[in-house]
Amino acid sequence: MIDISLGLVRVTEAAAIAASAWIGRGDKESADKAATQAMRERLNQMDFSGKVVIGEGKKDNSFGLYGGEVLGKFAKTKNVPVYELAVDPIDGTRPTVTSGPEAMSVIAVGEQGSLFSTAEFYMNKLAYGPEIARKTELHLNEPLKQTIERVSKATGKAVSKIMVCILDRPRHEKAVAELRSIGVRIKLIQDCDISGAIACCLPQSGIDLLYGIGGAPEGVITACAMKCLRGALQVQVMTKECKIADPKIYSINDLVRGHCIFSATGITNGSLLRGVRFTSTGPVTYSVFMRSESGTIRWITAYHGNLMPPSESA
Ligand code: VTB
Repeated sequence: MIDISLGLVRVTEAAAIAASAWIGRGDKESADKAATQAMRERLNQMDFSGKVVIGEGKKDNSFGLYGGEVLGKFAKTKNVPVYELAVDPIDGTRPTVTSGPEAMSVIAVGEQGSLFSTAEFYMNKLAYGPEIARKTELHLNEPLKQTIERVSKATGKAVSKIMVCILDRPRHEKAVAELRSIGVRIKLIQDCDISGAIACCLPQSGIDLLYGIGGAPEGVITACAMKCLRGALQVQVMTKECKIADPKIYSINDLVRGHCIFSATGITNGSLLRGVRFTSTGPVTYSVFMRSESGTIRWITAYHGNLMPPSESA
């Protein structure tokens, strides 16, 4: 893949900075518009051609970066590779405008023809980290009790020490009751299941599994992140009414074929990234940038001014 790495970090940084102007201000539309525009502007400054295959819009009634939009300086140039983009200018519009946790700006890029896309609304997801993946394979359609037993065996942790992350939604009432009766610990999140899945790959997070129904676009973006992190993900495509739309269980290589790259920048503070901070010399951003080919994970702190603020200089 061409090296557009730093360019992509600049894309999520710009979107996160734009979104951060709307933190706590209660205006989802303006936050989303600002982040989407910033993301589009930055993408259009890059020396490449990229087609949005997973975009904004459908679920959030958003402003552009819809599926089909082609961006980049070479958008109109013939015979250049067209990369596929999965974008989420703000994952967590609600926590952005209510100053809640975990909001971040995200993009994933794959080669031509590599990213799965669906017009459906949701995916049921099961994500876990490389440590568990090396020892066992979990199955989305297996009873939760069995899944948890496998995790307990793979990690050597008692069931009561296992932590499952799940979106706090009425549709998960049954699953949460089941998890409680099994006896695991549960991290109920309000939004942002992309970072919930990534957390499964980071030992310091304490999270072993992400389970449950979340957005379909987020599912494909999560697959890109998990591919870079050598984690595992299984999904099943669901309708808006949470009915099974397609019985097939997809895994990472079905959702993203070939190599991909992933960048995320924090908008508000979260378990993965700190949010945008303003200093006397300009905004400071915290990003993670990952490549599936090498498995490199870069944590990037950027000072967007002329100078580091005096208090933070070495
Ligand atoms: C999740 C969550 C996202 O959408 O995918 C969720 O990770 C699923 O949709 O941050 P519902 O809100 O309808 O449950 C988000 O909250 C983003 O919209």
